[in-house]
Amino acid sequence: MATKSQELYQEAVKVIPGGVNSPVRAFGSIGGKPRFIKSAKGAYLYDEDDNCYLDFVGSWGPMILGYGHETVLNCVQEACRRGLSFGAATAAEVDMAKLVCELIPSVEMVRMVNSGTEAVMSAIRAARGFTGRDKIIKFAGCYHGHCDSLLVQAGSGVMTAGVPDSLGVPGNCTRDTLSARYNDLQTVKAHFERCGEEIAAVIVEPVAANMGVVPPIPGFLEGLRNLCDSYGALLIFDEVITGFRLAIDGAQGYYGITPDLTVLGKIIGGGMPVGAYGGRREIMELVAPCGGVYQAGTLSGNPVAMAAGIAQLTILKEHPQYYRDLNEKGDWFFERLKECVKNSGKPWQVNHVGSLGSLYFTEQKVVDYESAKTADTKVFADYCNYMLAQRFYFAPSQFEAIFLSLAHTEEMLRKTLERITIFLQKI
Ligand code: KE4
Repeated sequence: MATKSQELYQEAVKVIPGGVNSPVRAFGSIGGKPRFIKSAKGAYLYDEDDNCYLDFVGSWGPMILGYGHETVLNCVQEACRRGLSFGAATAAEVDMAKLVCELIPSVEMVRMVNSGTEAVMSAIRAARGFTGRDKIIKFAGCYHGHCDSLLVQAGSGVMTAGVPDSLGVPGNCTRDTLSARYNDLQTVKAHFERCGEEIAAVIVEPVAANMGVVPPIPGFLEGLRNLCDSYGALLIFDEVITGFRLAIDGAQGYYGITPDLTVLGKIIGGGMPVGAYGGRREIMELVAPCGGVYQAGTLSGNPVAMAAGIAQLTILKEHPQYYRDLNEKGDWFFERLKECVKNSGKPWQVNHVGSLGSLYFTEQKVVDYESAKTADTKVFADYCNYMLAQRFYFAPSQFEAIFLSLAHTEEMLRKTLERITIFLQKI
């Protein structure tokens, strides 16, 4: 007897590429098929067959408060009744912009868009417009959404121009994208020494979370700041994941490094489609209609999305202890996960920063994309499918993150560790 998820999947693949609206949701990298989710509450997901899962994806980051927070839902419902969209200036957009500028001091001016991708591509355009330069440095293993110029083969020819990593991306879209190695300042310095006067910006995930979770080694972020200052390039922090997660002022507050531009997404929207980019006033005042860097969007600053984001950010702002609780919870969980792995006699690795973490099936310490790629994705698939069968819902890829939320209780986490321990003993 086919499950409802299986039936829905059969229908979905006829009309949606791969049956999903974002590739990772297809469960392809673990050889599975997607569960079709019907609802969620707190730390739990419920699929169309009424299976209940303890969730560690959190919609890929936005659901830091847990699913279905009543205050957020009420604010969204009130906004809906006033109107779903006007395509005109609204008070909510002013409130959101003031809130972001208050919470993240390096952001003096901010523009709302509809996704992290849109925010990244706009920030890069602003950096190029401000500096009059074309080249961008990114890091192998870091993901910044699907804008053409950043879909370069990870690590391809560290000293040469980027090679497209997707069909449909013309070579000239990536020729100004230079690839460096995360946590390796020498590979960044080499680019600056070779063509520093052509480099508009360095874009980095201040905590990498798209090759699994890879923290910056001491001095890495400071080194990027210093190199950018030495060569007149801008430092862009892609805080789509880390923004409002590690601290109310993101990874830049957590590590004490100030970027020139910040990209935001996920948590800022409270579960609704919101991205944002902002930073130094002199840069952002170049963005249309003030200046010559064009960027626009029909649903940018949508009032319903603003209501969700403002509600979530306000809850986080008004409860600073939530970050202490969440980061302590992360330390507790991932340190015990390390103990579980050690006690199982397996050489696997655990990385984490605050409520973000990864279990890597490799014996190598994971500090960059090369070491992350040594992970055994077959063992990961066995682990992920086993946990799913036990009703624990983890991101279906070795190169994604575990997201903890304020809705995860110690009891939930203990049960999760117990189940992981059973898996580790089985393999
Ligand atoms: P979106 O366009 O998906 O809103 O954001 C792109 C993006 C930008 N920067 C960082 C650091 C990101 O992690 C992302 C998107 N994250 C992925 C998960 N790693 C979203 C999940 C998906 O692609 O379906």
